[in-house]
Amino acid sequence: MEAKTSLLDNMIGVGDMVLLEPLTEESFINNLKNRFDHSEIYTYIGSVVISLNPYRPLPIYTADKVEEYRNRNFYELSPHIYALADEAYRSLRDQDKDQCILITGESGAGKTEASKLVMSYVAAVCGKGQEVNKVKEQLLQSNPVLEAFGNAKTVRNDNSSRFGKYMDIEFDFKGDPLGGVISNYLLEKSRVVKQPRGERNFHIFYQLLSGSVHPSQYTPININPTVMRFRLVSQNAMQIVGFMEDEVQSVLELVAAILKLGNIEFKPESRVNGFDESRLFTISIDLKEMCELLGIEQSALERAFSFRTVEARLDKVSTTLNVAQAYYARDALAKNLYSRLFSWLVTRINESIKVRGLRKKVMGVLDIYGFEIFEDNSFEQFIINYCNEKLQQIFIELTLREEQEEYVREGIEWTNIEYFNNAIICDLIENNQNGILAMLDEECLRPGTVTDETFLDKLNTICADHQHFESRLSKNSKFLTDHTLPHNCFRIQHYAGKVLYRVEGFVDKNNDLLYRDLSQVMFKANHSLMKLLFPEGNPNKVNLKRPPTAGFQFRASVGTLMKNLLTKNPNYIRCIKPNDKKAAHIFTESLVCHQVRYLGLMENVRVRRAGYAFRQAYEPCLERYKMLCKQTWPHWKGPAREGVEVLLTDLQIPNEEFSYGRSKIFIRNPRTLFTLENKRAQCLEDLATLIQKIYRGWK
Ligand code: AOV
Ligand code: MG
Repeated sequence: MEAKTSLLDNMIGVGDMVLLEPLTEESFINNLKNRFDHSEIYTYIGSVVISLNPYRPLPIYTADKVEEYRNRNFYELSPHIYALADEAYRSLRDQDKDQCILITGESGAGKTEASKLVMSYVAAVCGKGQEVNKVKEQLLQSNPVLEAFGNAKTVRNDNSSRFGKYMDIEFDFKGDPLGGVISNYLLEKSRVVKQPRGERNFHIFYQLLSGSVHPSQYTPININPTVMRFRLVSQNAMQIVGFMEDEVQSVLELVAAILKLGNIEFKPESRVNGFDESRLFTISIDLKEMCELLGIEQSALERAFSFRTVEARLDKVSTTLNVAQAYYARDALAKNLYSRLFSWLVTRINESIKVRGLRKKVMGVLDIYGFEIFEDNSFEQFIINYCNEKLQQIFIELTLREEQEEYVREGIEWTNIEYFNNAIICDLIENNQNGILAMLDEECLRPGTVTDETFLDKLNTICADHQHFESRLSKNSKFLTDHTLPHNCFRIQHYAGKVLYRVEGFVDKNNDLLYRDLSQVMFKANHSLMKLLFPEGNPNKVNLKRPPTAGFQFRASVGTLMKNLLTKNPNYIRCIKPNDKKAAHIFTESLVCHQVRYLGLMENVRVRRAGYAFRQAYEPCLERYKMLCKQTWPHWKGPAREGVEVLLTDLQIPNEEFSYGRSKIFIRNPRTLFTLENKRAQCLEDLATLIQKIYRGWK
């Protein structure tokens, strides 16, 4: 059998950027475009997969395709996300290495789709059997459930993930899936009460509305066919994942209650002597209906919307709320209800997919919200972009830096490649002492009047004023101040571009406070799920300590995630968005070029090329190819490194194709590897024929 080398033959453009000649930004983009125009959306940089969003269904994810890529070497067939999934799965199964799939790219670039493709590929090729199939179904169906509740239409993406997701899929020693664990990261809950123009609330609201309540009651709704498709999917999916019928019912009651809550309006109650805001008058039947849905005493909720009780150690002080504060409380309640419901869903799914056997290996799939620049960027974008900054950092650390360090370690000559290291931006945001998040926390916890403006003043003083200090220059040079800066804004030079953040709401969103009066009413609800969601409302367990801020929690969970990822073998999918119109067949060069730049893809190719496309430790290399040379076959007695030298000399492979490292052989060009593989395949075939002949001779 002849090993296929489709990476080189019959190929549109060049399948692996490492082989691009000459290598310039122009040729790089042209190659992507050429391939994209021929429906080849995947291209490699060594083992990294670049994926261009086709914005149309392609016939490349069929069962036949799965079979084609199954158990094949990464470079054997034309580039495909399945090749990466196969490689990751096989090293997990055969080499016992935990894997992680890191999917990055800006909003709408195709990360979520890519993560689902990886999951479905792995599900298709790993073990079969009734139990295993059930596990697979549950893992796969967790996606539509979480998408229904955690995704929404934005300007950038009709199905935009508004939360970060990391899923560990756990396998036994045979490579059969046992279950998994999902971690979720900060849901953009402000969307529940307010959506930017042209955007929508979370899908589930529309799914619910398209089924029952009249749509005009909440936000303007324009139900399109994709949303209709979600409707049945998410409910069925919940059942497959393992939700009981009454649980599904409870969840939908909560979603409906949030819709009702959003309709509640407040007016100051008129008194004899004019307006007195001490007692609020709510108009609308929604309050009543909401209370019925959740088993809440209506008068208790009305009271909680009218007064706020502040408890100190011994004292209880009650103040009245004005109309604005009542609306604020209403929205805080809606956001909290929804985000807690979302976290509960994740916990509940985790309970269903929890591993019950002995787990052996893990494959982590990371799908976060992509880098975002809107006209108006707030705390949410700040958090999302920080998360992307951290992932870029991992990519740089592992692919670029590690690669260079390996050459040094192996004693191989190396020319340094300059690349932009975004560690300084991460530091600007997360530094414990004077990072932006730390300053925000400090401001939130400070006694006295704290506003978004006082926070901004603090930022400007600390970040901007220190710019002239040598040691901090680089970091703070990413905090941009100039006279073009609009009022109430700060600007950060992110790896993916400059973003202007409006400071309004930062303090509030970071504090994320819910008046205790409200949580107590929620806890008292005659509704089992509600009780679970508001444990702090339990009057017997009053905790006067402030809960950690949203920023603090996020930073901590991202830190844990990064540590976790670093213990695994990374596989990268770099998603690129070809145009801003969500349209098929359009390749906007300037847009792609921008992404190629900030993703550091050119540096990535250069590092790969300056070096060597392949490397392998001497022992396995000799073991694999020793049959190709009389001196090394069947046994080589000396050191493996010398054996490899003898082998390669005998095969007359040009010297410049190799470098001998301390423990590994470095192969410059994939072609050389194909030559070796082809020779080996030929040799095996000859051997098989020979054995057959001998066998026939015996008969
Ligand atoms: P994202 O996850 O990167 O954005 P998605 O994976 O949701 O982006 O992709 C956006 C849309 O592009 C999908 O809904 C599909 O319509 C289309 N698409 C993406 N990949 C493919 C593919 N391989 N084949 C066909 N269509 C595709 V965000 O979550 O907004 O950061 O936050
Ligand atoms: Mg997504």
